[in-house]
Amino acid sequence: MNSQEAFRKAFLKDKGVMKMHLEGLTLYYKNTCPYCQKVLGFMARNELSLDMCDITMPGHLDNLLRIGGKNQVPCLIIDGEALYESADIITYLDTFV
Ligand SMILES: N[C@@H](CCC(=O)N[C@@H](CS)C(=O)NCC(=O)O)C(=O)O
Repeated sequence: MNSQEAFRKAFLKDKGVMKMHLEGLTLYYKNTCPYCQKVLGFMARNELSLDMCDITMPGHLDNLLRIGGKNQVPCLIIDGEALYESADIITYLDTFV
């Protein structure tokens, strides 16, 4: 990011009009899961957004099992690869902050 982009991002974030959308990432989650809430809280505090799949909705749990082999949430899909474990997901997302 050059300095002009950094300034624009900081300005828009300050105005509360921008969330950074991370392309190529999908978070599988469910609202009742405390580990998912930890990840969602980190995303909210840092104004990160990404594609989300609630595993209580039809089809999403099957997709998670197919991609990652486990039905555990949270799970972050990074270019088709599954990353389980909330702490590891947060460490990964932190690289975008
Ligand atoms: N150590 C994991 C724990 C995740 C976890 O236990 N998630 C629960 C929901 S709260 C789950 O998906 N359980 C189903 C399973 O493990 O098969 C993390 O921090 O992400």
